[in-house]
Amino acid sequence: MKNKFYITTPIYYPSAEAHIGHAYCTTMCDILARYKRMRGVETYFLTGTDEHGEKIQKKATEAGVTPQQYVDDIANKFKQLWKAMRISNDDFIRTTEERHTKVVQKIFTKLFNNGDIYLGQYEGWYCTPCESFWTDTQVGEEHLCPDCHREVHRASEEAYFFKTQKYLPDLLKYMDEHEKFILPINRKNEMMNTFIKPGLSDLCVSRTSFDWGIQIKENPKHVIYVWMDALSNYITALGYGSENEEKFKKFWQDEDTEIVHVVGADISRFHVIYWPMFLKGLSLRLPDRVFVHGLLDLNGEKMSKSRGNVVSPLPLIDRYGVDAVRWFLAREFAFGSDGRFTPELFASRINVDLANTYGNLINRTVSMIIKYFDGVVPEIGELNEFDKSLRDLTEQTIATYENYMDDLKISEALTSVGELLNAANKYIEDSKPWVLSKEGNISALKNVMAILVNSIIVSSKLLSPVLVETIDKVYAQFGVSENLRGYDVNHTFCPFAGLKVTKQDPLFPRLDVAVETEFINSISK
Ligand code: ME8
Repeated sequence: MKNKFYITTPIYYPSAEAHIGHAYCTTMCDILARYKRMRGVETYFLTGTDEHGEKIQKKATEAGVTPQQYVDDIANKFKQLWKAMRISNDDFIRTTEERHTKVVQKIFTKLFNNGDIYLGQYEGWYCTPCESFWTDTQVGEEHLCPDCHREVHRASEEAYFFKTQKYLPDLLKYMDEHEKFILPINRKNEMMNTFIKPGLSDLCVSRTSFDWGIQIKENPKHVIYVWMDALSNYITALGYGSENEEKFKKFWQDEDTEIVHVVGADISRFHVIYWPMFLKGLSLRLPDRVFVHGLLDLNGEKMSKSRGNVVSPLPLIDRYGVDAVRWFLAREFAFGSDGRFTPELFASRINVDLANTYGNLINRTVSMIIKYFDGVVPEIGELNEFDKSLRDLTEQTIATYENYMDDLKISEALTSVGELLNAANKYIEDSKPWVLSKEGNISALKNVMAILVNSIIVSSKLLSPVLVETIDKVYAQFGVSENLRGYDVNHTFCPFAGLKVTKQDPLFPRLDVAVETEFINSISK
């Protein structure tokens, strides 16, 4: 594991307010950032908004405000949402900020002076909502945008182009030498077959038909076309090209930093093809990994504002609490695959994992410690086979979880903790504390309670990057002192004897699936 970690979300378009899809990606990055910090890795976590382009300009005109006013309002809403979701980003970059625009102009100049960019004429199929030009093959006979499936139109204009062929050999070499550059690994084939093998065109990097963008100094009627502007955020936010490059040197140029971009499948090609080429042109190092996550739909339909089927995370957080929403997103969908959001799945996931398995285990354990030991966690003694198997599983789960998380396999990591919690519930059934108590077998009873507390607290720590509010409630119930709250790298077994537990309200009340389905459907618009 490298000793520093730089993780980024895409910078989202503030053309409309964020929905559960944006929240999904940001939450996954937050979980990884919190996990790395928990492991003592120095971490920098960046998110932000991508504020230029024709679409934003049009939206602002429709709304009767300036583009700047338009993006100010929505960027603020993004920030508020991330606060409500307890996102722990270290910075929030907006591409209209001077720290970004000035440097993007320098980046353009540098690439232009390198001979990487030339002035030409662009002709192609243009999709306005996606701000992308497409080729004949990509739009097919129907002339539909391959991304959003809306109609595209022919467009032609003077434009600057980035020479992709110049850096293609470098990119292919990098991909070959770094098999985990594109994750999940199968996404690499998709990139090769869809974009690289059919022949990569040069990339259009300027536009003249609108002016809401970063002006090109050398030719002011051009603005920099969105992707060169947007992708640069990952380095401008760190101060690249500014008077103070300290953060940039630390979190980008230093090979001891693991750089991870997390992006949706819709924008992976920009990150795995063009971004590394720009970086090569700037003589900068390339990211270690681009993790491509899947897209979520709602009840089987693509989420879209115009169809009125978008779920906003805020009403979910208000009703179920931030941890329930974070848990659902992280656990329900295999990170890297597409997923379907349905209200029923949401309510059942909370019930099964949080109310029944996790909440119930805590509740039962606390009640038994109060009943049998006046609320004081007992000392551990000689272990029997049941005790040993739960102890061993707890140890193994820590290792499995860490391996998965280091490989960005969040849902698998959480599943392994879920298995430990299930085993702990089963351990109660198998060891039958009520019988041990009746028989007066106090030493065995003490072991059961101590091992349960150990498994609960270890599991809670492993889940704490996801369940950001619950962990403190668990600590409070078990009276966990400050010195025992950190991530124990030595995994000391059962250091919790003497803690005083107290009964509290259930962490996650059971939900009525039918009622909650109606509620969630009512807030989807
Ligand atoms: O593409 N399911 O911004 P964007 C899961 N500004 N994730 C989703 C999603 C869904 N249904 N919908 C969106 C842009 N996302 C550019 C990015 S980066 C230099 C510039 C997430 O607002 C997912 O991560 O359209 C996707 O890649 C991203 O939002 C696109 O956000």
